[in-house]
Amino acid sequence: MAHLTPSSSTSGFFQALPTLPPQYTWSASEQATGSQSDDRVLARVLNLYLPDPPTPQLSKHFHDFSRLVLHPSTLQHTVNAETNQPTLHPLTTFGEINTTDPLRTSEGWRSLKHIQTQAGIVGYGYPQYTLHQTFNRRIHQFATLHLWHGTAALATCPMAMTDGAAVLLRRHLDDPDHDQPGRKQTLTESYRRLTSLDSSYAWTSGQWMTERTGGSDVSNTETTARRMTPSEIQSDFSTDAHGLPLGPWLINGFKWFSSATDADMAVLLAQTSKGLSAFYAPLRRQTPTLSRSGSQMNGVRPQRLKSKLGTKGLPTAELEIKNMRAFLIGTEGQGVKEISSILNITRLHTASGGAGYLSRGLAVSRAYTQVREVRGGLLADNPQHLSWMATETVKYTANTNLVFLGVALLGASEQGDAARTPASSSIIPKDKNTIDVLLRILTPVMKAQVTLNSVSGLQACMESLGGVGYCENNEDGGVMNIARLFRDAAVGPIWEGTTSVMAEDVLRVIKNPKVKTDVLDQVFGEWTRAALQAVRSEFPAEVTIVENRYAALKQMVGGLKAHELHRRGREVLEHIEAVACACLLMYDTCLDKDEVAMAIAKRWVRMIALPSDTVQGGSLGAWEKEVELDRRIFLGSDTLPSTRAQA
Ligand code: UCC
Ligand code: FAD
Repeated sequence: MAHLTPSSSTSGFFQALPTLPPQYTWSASEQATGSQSDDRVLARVLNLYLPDPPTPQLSKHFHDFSRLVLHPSTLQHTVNAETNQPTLHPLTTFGEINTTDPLRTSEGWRSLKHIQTQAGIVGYGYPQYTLHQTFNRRIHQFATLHLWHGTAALATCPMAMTDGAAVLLRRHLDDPDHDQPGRKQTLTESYRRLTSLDSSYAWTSGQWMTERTGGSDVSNTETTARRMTPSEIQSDFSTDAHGLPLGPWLINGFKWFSSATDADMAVLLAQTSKGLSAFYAPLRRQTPTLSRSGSQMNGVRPQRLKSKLGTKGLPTAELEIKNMRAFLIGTEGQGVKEISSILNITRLHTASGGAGYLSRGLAVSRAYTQVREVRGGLLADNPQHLSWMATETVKYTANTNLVFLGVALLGASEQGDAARTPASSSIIPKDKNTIDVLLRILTPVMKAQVTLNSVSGLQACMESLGGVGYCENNEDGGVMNIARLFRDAAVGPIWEGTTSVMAEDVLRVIKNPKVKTDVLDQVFGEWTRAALQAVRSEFPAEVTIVENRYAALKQMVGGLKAHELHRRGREVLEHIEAVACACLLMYDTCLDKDEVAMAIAKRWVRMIALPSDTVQGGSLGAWEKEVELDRRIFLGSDTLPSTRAQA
């Protein structure tokens, strides 16, 4: 018997804590210290989309921020936000409705918000920081965000909506405002605040779409807006909390989910006589008789905070809206179209979150293999463990490349040639319209696929730590808490549109009856062919596999009727993900012929991009039978619920 001394609570074996290296290490110090970037994928992505070599300012920013996100003083805010959840205080001492400060968030939450504003999580995506004019600003912004996700405890959620709102407002800054006096001044100042790096001046925005009637289909929205009469406007001397004019619309209704309840403003949907319209509203307002600190809620009353699986620090609430003053954004009746400017940005952020959480999860898993022994050897030397986690890393690498392609396209659309690099020349189209359509196709794909893979990947990361992976480890700065990341990641496939809604959105673009051209082939197909051409000599067999997979997608999209295609929409997402990631991984590998990158690309192609029988176009005409079988498999019933109800 090797151990005759019994263990106790204070003696015996105690697992050494794994050490998490920073995700990014500046190459100058890499040479000096021998340490490398722990997240090799991020380092490669930066090489692809930023000037080579990156400017010292940029490298230093990523280097320093990688250390800040793991610093104990930062991590303590994460744990604080996670364990001190927001609270509602709906009534005053004497039972009146609390219109002043009904919501309280934790100190940790507020500190995380300060840190991310100063780190440029939104601001670096915008042109006012002149240092950043000569490269793709969005890569700078989203690489910072990628480093931040694992620590941010979803303080990134309001930032996503803030970024989206800034993009929307920017499009409307020069709209004539004769019928809405003060609008230009208000929107201009809001835009400045949304994109600021100064946390004492910066604002965050909410995005209110979902109602009890439905979040996917918002056509039954019950919140209404009406224009105030001139005498109503003249008799109301309120401004927003900063003295900016309030809008001439009054909004009433109820929103079922609002995550950025502690925001400064919101963009929301409401019905007018011309249909669903988009509105801008500040969250607070004041009358001349109240001091600035005495500002009140702008007709908004949080009714209840949601009790959620994850996103614990995020104050997601149900909101009653009574006479909220607002400005109309864009054309009345075109609210969905207007707010989709926000959606496309927040979906990119959501996909980025999926990659970012998994990056942290894999980092913890990697670190643990260096300290945990099984059967007398380190996990890091166990072939089965390695094979399993290498597969997860392949998926992470593929998906991170997909997210950053989206980010690079956004930057190229906004900045033109200033955002281009020689290294990425074959995968960033030159023409703005092509860039925009490609991004429009890929955004729902990455939102859907990256978030789904993130949940399964984090499940694997938890398992890779054994039982401790399933625990809420908030000790030691909470850096070992993969369970938190898993819970937070699980909302990714739901909010900002579910996976099925993303599938429908892709079809909205590639099967748009108003567009006569074959958008899928002319844009995504063309992009795929260009990328494959660049890698054909290095990957001849893999290129054929990917071409076949693309052909299966084309056959499906071209051959199936609309209702059949809708039913199989998730397969369309998988096809596009498989093809796009294969192209990106092979393309990136060809730049330096890195052996590991090459193995990852080949594995992705063999594992994911290989077409199987199930991806061939469905047998036409058998649709009803397939639906019936789906129903019987899932529901165990031969009849439609509606038929049973009638019987
Ligand atoms: O969940 C939410 C916030 C959570 C917090 C997020 C934080 C993320 C950060 C994470 C960090 C880690 S806010 C709620 C999100 N809700 C949704 O995403 C709604 C999901 N439902 C949809 O997306 C639906 O597809 C709808 C609502 C867009 C469908 O509405 P309609 O009215 O039926 O759509 P239509 O009629 O097809 O489209 C109306 C117009 C069309 O333009 P025109 O008239 O020119 O043909 C469409 O092409 O809107 C256009 N359109 C779009 N344009 C629709 N969707 C888009 C789009 N995505 N991009 C551009
Ligand atoms: P439903 O729309 O009722 O969907 C139910 C099911 O039907 C889903 O599986 C869906 O995929 C499926 N479905 C719907 N339409 C179709 C279709 N056409 N084809 C096939 N299947 C379909 N909303 C906001 O506006 N602002 C916020 O700040 C916000 N924050 C949130 C925070 C959290 C933590 C969560 C969980 C949600 C938040 N939401 C917010 C709401 C979120 O956007 C919605 O929950 C989401 O869009 C889905 O809407 P729903 O809940 O009404 O589900």
